[in-house]
Formats: sequence, structure tokens, C-alpha cells
Amino acid sequence: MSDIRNEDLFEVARQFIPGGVNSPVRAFGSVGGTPRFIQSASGCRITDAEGSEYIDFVGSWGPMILGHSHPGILEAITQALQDGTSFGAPTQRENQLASLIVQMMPGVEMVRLTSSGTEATMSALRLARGITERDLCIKFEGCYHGHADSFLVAAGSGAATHGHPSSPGVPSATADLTCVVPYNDLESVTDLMREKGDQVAAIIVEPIAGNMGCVLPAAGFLEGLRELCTQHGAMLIFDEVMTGFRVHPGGAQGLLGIGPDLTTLGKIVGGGMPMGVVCGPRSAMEQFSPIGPIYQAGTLSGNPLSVAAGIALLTELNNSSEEIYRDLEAKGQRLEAGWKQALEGHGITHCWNRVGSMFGLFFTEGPVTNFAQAATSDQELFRRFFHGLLREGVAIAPSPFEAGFLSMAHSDADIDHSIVAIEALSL
Ligand code: KE4
Repeated sequence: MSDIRNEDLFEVARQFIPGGVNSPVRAFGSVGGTPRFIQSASGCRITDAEGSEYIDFVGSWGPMILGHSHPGILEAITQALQDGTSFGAPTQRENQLASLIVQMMPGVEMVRLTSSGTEATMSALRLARGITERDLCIKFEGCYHGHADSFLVAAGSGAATHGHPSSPGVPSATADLTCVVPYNDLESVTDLMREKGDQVAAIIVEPIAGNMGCVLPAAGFLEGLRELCTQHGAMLIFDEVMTGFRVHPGGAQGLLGIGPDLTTLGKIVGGGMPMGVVCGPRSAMEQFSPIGPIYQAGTLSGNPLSVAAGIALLTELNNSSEEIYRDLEAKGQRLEAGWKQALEGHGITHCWNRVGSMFGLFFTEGPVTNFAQAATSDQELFRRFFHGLLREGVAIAPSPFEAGFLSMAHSDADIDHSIVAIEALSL
């Protein structure tokens, strides 16, 4: 064990970085205590600066579907590194990744790579506004689409965690162009489109929500959004930054068979390196500069190291998709059954949402189908649960408004360790 302390590192970090973190949700704001400064990660385990090891159910917020430090991904990055880190010019690898995404994602004919999910969703909204020549967008309470101004209105994830779902600093003129509706409330969207449908450029939605905990679309919800967009000439944007390649090799749209007009991707597509994607049919994508009038750019977009990592991960998922997603489902079932039984053993009221290897646990009666219901979770109990698990060597997301993730690196023994850890808790 090292003599470095997380607390000391956190004290130094807070001198130079707001809240000591480069992304708010890492700060343990809603659970208290000291964030663990992670030194390394391999498979399903992360190790902090003190040498403490944890079974990881965060997976860097989604990318690590094959586990941390996957040999094939590390090898791909190492190979690419020999050729340089960035050229600011087109590369052959970008062709390879683009064609792989087009092959895997139904309805996608062209892609534009970015360096983050935020850039992807920001670009998708601009594209929809440019194509439709309309300004309004509709989003759903508790959904998080990154930190572009238009989306920091009733946002989930870190915005909800830190009590600023609608962030200061967003001009009211911008916020007024975003209409917010409860998730799964198709009736309200229908009413809103009846009133303003001819002004709406896009409806953007997480087809399976992961930023208010994991919340599934109600039967007919996404189909209804599809019909409304078609009826009113608005564009349906599926924000699949989290669900893309997570719940199915073709994302939520591949799993559910519903076709958006535009899709955004991130996390898994970059293999754990900085990457976002805005993608869709040629007719829409060719409106982007340089062949179309709608500007979109990025110095490090399509970065060779990120692209190499993405190619390696997507190739693995694509070549073994039947086995991988079957195994991930089995791991998810084992985890769900074990955690439910352990919590019932404590007599704790809870409910659970899961799609494959993406899950959400709520300390409330349930069902949880929207943010208001997710917000009824017992947050004090979540705090005790979070820290109790940490003491038992199990790391979950430090917020009740996040999803959890399994990977191919989580063995049955690792899952069973987390179940025993819950049984051992004094809650
Ligand atoms: P990034 O800009 O963080 O790469 O992606 C933004 C984004 C967009 N859309 C969805 C559905 C997302 O989940 C995200 C980012 N997810 C959060 C976790 N819930 C990232 C974690 C963080 O903010 O540090």
C-alpha cells in the first residue's frame, strides 16, 4: 500500500481545479466523502492511489464494455501511437471506423466524428435547426445530452446531482428555445407539438435513459415520438452516447427497431478515448460543411488514437456480437437477482431497471418511469449504500442519477462478490 492519501490528493486538486475534478459528477457531491484518485484499471477492477482495489460498476461512465485495459484496445492505441498523435488531416483509420459504424448502426449512412458526446449532440441540434429552419427543441426532464447551453435545461446526470438541472450562465433567450417534458409523457409531447409543432426543429431523447438512473421507454413512447416528428416535420434525434453499442450492436434503435432521423454516439465508440459521433442518412449529413452550409468542426475530431481504439472495440463487438450480448445479458440477470435478494434480505424498499448490462437501482417503491419518480429515491440511504459498498471494495456511480454498467470482464465470482458485499452492509 502506498503512503499517498486520496484526501491529500483531493486537497491539492481543489487548489487548481474547480471542486478538484474535471467533471462534476466525479466529486462525490451527492454522497459526500473523498473521491478515489484512480491510479490504474484492468478488467473489471480499478485501483486507487492508496493501492485499494474496487470491482468497478461505473466503467468510466460506459465505454468499458469489454473491461478496462483490454489488450486488443491497448495494442491498437500503441500501434497508432508509433505513427504520431494527431495530424489535422484525414486518415485511413477514419474511413475504417466510419464504415464500421455505418455497418453496425441501422439507418446510418454517414458519420461526423467529434471529441465528445457534448460536441456530437450540439452538432446534431444545429444540423436539425439548419435543415428545418426552425429553432425550438424538445428534451425530456432528467435526460442529459452533455453541457451545451441548449441542453442544460432540466438536465440529468451531474446537473441533477448537483442541484442545477437548469444551469446559470445559459442565456434565457437560449433556454426559452428548449421545451422540457417529463420522460415517457407522450400526451404532453403531443399537446406541445399540436401547439408548436411547426416551430420544433427536433425532439432529442435518450431512447433508454441513463442519466436519471436507468429508465426504460414505456411501450409506444418512442414510436409516438417518431410519428409526431414525421407528422410535424421535426427531426427525431436519438442520443445514444450511452446506449450505442451498449444495449445491442446497433444501439437502442437496433434493439427496439425504431429509426431516428439523427443519432449521436460516444463512450464505447471511442474505446475509452475521447470520441463522439453525429450520424444519420446522407441527405441530412451532407448538409454539414464543407459540402453543406451548416458549420461543424474540431481540431482533434477523428483523432488517430481515439479512432484506433474505437476500431478495435467495435470490431470485437461486431465479430462476436451474439456471444457478447448474450453473456452481458446473463451477467445482468445474475447481478439483478443477487442484488435484489440481498436488498430484500435487508428489508429495503427498492426498484430496479435494467437493459442488458446497463442498470439502475432506486431506493423507492417504484416503478420509476421518469425523473420525478427517480427523485423520490432515499438519497441518504443511497449515500450509506454507496460508501458501504466502497468499504467492501465495490465501486458504483457516486450519484443516484446515474446508470451502472457491467462488462465482459465481470466474472460470476466478481458479481457474487458484490452480492456478498451488499449482504454484509449494515444499512
Ligand atoms: P460527454 O460530453 O460527457 O462525452 O457526453 C455527454 C453525454 C451526452 N449524452 C448522453 C446520453 C450522456 O450520457 C453523456 C455523458 N454522460 C455522463 C454520465 N452520465 C458523463 C459523465 C460526466 O459528465 O463526467
